[in-house]
Amino acid sequence: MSMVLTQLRDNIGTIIMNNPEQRNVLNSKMVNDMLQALDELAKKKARVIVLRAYAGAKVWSAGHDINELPVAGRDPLPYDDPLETILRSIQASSLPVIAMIEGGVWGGACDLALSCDILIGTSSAALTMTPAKISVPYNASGILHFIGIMGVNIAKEMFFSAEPLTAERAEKLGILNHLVSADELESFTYELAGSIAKNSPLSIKVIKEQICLLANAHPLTPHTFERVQGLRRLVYDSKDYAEGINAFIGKRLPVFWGE
Ligand code: YXS
Repeated sequence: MSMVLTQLRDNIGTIIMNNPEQRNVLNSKMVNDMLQALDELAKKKARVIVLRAYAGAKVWSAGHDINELPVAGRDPLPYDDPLETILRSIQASSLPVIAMIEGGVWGGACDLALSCDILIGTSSAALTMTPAKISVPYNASGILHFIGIMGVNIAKEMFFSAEPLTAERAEKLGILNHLVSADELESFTYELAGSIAKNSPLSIKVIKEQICLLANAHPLTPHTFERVQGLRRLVYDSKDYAEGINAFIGKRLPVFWGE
């Protein structure tokens, strides 16, 4: 059974993450179902996509499935990782994607929300970046994505503290496009989606790709790339990496040694 529900009305496609038991974790099944839904809605000529959780969700998505993180010694976020795949697909989609956020957003799900083109949330839409909580190094494309959207200082605070960035602060910082009340979230989102759906899809497609290309135009020398990879290996080869995952699975607080 699919972990997502899809709807199409007035050229507005909706993808509903629908796995309440596991708080919409972005495991391979959820991601495959999301990719399929994106593809189907594009084929059915949707003009804009709304990505949301099931109604009343306290958690929009709990992020990467920790049970699917590899054992120590292997890159936890390789290019073909399900989370990385859905991030690239949303960013590369020719359709504008609106993240309609009700409930907490955790770890890689923050990157998913930020990969959408417009973010609309309620006061429950806190964003919590968790790599340091489970000793994961994150990765270059993700870190650049955060820096590009919120600047270095806020990105550092999110990654270092693993504390929630409240929806109010996210809106003040321009990370959330709109902060609305829970009872107007749906109508506000679909009204904006409707105004987008009325505009030229070709022009929007071309402008979205230009913005993506220009925003991601970072010259990275081979030396810089290799240094980044070496730094990340220090973490995912570490005892702390295994401890972070085992602590989550064992439902206990991790004890980090810094090695
Ligand atoms: O014990 P059962 O089988 O009922 O399953 C529980 C949780 O284990 C499961 N679950 C998860 N399983 C795998 N990976 C997850 N990320 C994950 N999150 C939750 O869902 C069932 C219900 O969870 P429970 O009882 O904790 O729900 P709650 O409502 O009390 O609390 C909701 C959360 C989201 C506050 C809590 O589940 C939580 O703190 N989850 C972990 C959030 C997190 O750290 N996500 C980051 C994952 S790692 C990641 O995204 C990247 C690799 S990185 O870290 O680099 O950004």
